[in-house]
Amino acid sequence: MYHTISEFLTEWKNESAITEQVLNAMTDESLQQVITPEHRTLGQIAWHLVSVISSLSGEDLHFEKPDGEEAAPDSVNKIASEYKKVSQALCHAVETQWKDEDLLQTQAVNGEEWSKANSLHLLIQHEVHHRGQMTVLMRQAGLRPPGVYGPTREDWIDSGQKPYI
Ligand code: NI
Repeated sequence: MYHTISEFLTEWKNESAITEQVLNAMTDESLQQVITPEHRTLGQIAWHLVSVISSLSGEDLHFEKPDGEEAAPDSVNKIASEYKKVSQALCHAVETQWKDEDLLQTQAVNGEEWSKANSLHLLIQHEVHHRGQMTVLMRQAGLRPPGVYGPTREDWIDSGQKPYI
């Protein structure tokens, strides 16, 4: 759990940089990739990350978010650039509008009391969760996802090592 704003910012900057790498490895065609027709497409999951960050902008924290676009854009460039913008706006807002002691303040979220520190932590966990889904869909679309917390199979091969099975 975060005790200081700077602990959050450090982790957010690392994690959002990885998310940007994942987003930028997608292609426009791959945005339509689905596990089954009932599930969200890769593009919808990617856009969901932008929407969830945007949803933190409200009474308690104000920052600029993409205007009124509910449906996932069909362009990787658009999704990736909006992600970068909203992620930087979130960082700036938290840095300038919240103080370390505010992290202990609670607010009602889905009928439970969550501290701001907890909300920020869950924001990152939520992003990690969906990023995992995205890299699988990217594989199914024939793409090479970047190594997230470690090398991919291709990274092993490129470095002259035998990939683990
Ligand atoms: Ni979600």
